[in-house]
Amino acid sequence: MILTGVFVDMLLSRPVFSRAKLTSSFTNLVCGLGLLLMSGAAQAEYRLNLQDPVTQTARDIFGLHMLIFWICVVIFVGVFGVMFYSIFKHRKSKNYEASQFSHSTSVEIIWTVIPFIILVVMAIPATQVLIKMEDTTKSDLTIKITGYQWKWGYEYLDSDINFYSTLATPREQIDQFNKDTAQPLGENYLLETDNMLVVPSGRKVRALITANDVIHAWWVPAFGTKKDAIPGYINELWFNVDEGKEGIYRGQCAELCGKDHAFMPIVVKVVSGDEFDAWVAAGGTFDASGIADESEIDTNERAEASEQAAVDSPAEQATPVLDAIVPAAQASDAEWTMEAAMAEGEKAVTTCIACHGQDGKGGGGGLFPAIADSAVATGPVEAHIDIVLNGKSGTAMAAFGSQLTDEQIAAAVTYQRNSYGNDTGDLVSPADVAALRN
Ligand code: HEC
Ligand SMILES: [Cu+2]
Repeated sequence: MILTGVFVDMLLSRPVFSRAKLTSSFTNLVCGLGLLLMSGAAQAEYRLNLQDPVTQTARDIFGLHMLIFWICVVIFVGVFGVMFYSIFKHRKSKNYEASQFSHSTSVEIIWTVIPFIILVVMAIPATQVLIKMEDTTKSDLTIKITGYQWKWGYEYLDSDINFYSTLATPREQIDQFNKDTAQPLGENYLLETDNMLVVPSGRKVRALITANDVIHAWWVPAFGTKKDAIPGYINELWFNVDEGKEGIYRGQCAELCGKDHAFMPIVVKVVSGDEFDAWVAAGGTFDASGIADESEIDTNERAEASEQAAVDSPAEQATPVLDAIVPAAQASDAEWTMEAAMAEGEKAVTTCIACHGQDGKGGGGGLFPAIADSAVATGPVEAHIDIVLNGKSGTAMAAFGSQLTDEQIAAAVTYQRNSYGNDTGDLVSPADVAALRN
């Protein structure tokens, strides 16, 4: 009963739990301690139950969840109530004499029929919601979502906007094992990206979901959507965010198996229909479309970029927002100096160091080879470009040809050939990369 009391209290006090509330009652304290143990002390706000829904689907799911939860509570109380009552009432010290019957047809019918009815009662609304969730017809726009190791690619099929969305949490926050470089965790630690998916409220957005390499899963809890992204297959989902619920919503790759799914978050910026149209008309940039660019996606890189922009053109407004949407114009070979390539390369290899290590010494207990002194990174340039462009099938080395521009690949290769103690002196140009694309 105490347990049940705790449960009920947890539910009634939803959405609950700021730290200050922890001491407000004994039961809250108990729950709070449990949560503290589970989540570590990093999060500022605890919550129980699902995120606040912002789509009809998510509300339906929330409703189902609560309905079934309460059914479970009633069954729990009923079954344990009878059990504890029976144990207590018929205890040995009362010299209660047990009856000796072994079959009771009527009891057996009752305990078959009642659960059956309960299951049907739960199945009917659940099926209704499932059918609604699968209905992707009459959508207002379609976005293709592709999972990559370890980022998301978004293509707006009704316009030619497309971009990648990569984790923006700085490596120094993640690699806490190095005490010297460790930083305090940001507010949206591991839930922040360089580019956000932008969608309109009040419109039905259909998403086609697939993957390029391994299975991923696109999950935004507040939308009530979660779907596997499977290479070679296209899954569909849809969501229609309520008008008035504009804002930023965060989700994650919910795939369990694999190395870095925890490092490919999803950030969705919901704007009004008009703002969305302006954003599309501006080719997917915020500043040109007049939508406030919330600095939530403020990353080190962004900060650097704006500093740089401010230096380049102090009078102009810095415009680094969604630069990946419109791939930077390819630098002509004249500007492609060793310095520029190395600076660009240091940024480009952030994707690579997850496996090959910040220090280029490899990782995964030998699974990911070192770049330092590697035969490929110090041998012929063509082979180096080739493995980055086309990957190596059957290994975790993915083909980056479709994810990175010629310039980024040239920069990454140049960087690898001249860092970590490698000193080939080779400057690889975007044209070299373009020549090897097929
Ligand atoms: C998911 C892990 C992963 C990521 C991310 C990754 N690699 Fe690799 N890389 C590998 C593995 C595994 C191999 C070994 C392949 C083999 O068996 O030959 C490899 C091999 C290489 C080699 C050849 C090294 C040698 O001596 O054999 C180079 C060069 C290389 N990767 C460059 C890159 C670059 C550049 C990036 C980023 C754009 C990158 N890798 C990102 C896993 C990764
Ligand atoms: Cu994933």
